[in-house]
Amino acid sequence: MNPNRHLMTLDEFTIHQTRQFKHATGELSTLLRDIGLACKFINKQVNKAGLVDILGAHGAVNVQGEEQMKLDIFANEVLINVLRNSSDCAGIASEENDSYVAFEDEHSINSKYVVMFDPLDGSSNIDVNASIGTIFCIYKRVSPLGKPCNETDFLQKGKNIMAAGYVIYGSSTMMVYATRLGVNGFTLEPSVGEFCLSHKDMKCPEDGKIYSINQGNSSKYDAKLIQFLQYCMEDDKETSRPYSHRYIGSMVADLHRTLIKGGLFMYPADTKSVKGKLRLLYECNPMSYIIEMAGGIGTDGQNAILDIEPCELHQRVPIFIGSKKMVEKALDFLK
Ligand code: AHM
Ligand code: MG
Repeated sequence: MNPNRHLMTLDEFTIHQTRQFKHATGELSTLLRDIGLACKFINKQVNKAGLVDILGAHGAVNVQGEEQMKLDIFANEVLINVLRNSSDCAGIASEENDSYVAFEDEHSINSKYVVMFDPLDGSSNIDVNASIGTIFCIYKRVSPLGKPCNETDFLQKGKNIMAAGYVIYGSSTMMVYATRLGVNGFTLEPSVGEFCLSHKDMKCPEDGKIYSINQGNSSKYDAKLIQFLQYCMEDDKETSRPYSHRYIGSMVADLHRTLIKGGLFMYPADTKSVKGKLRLLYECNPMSYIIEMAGGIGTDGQNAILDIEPCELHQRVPIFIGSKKMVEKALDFLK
């Protein structure tokens, strides 16, 4: 390896950031490294997903005599196992589990942090080789140390998040994570198996030209939202309309594009899903934290997503998120 390399690994970067704080203990860096490790295992399996017909589908037994696992179940188990072994995690809550899991060993009950995640979001896209992702966020627990964590540690407002991020399994695999210090992106360098800093201090463009929504559900949308969608489709050179419509149906992929190119992603409530589809704790909070730390906005149409008081682990909320000016325009129509 070139000793004068300019590459900075995820580990090096988080340790460097930690040194800026006199009282920082490095526990957050350890957790980010552990989540990165779990995602490298997930990435390896996601890359093999196209071989499922050869290797055997969920429930089938492969040539080594091992049972094949559905990818989202595999991703969930890897994250739980890695975090259980981590020295700095008191417990987890996952989109795949009905309840939270408190780690009860001596070390974990004295750990300060809990982690929430959607292990493999957009998994209906696996069959067509489109990008999918892992979404996570880290909170400081509010329950006393020395005992297992409890539900109050997970039912915290998004604004209490200490760090949030996602890993996108796409044409390359990337981890993007945010803290109050900013948002940075790390691309997986497969030859050395390390996430390396590739997108420093990411900012969501203040305005954009792309809107993203499942427009096939229009017949179930509220009249104000329909008016806004008509606004997006109208001709107006001055405001670069009509906007382009892009919708992958994989939140991580749609929001990764929105973060880099600017735009507006929406998953509203409708007459069928009256509270929207996406989960507050595993999808909307972490993504809103990342976008807000990059200068954008995340709202449910009335309130900032990060200000919503959660009342249950699997709570759903409508979401409008992305470039500041585009979200504000949508709010002009919706409020
Ligand atoms: P999942 O957690 O079951 O994968 O569902 C979440 C996904 C998001 O990634 C995406 O934004 C949304 O569902 C797409 O839903 P729809 O197919 O209704 O447009
Ligand atoms: Mg999901």
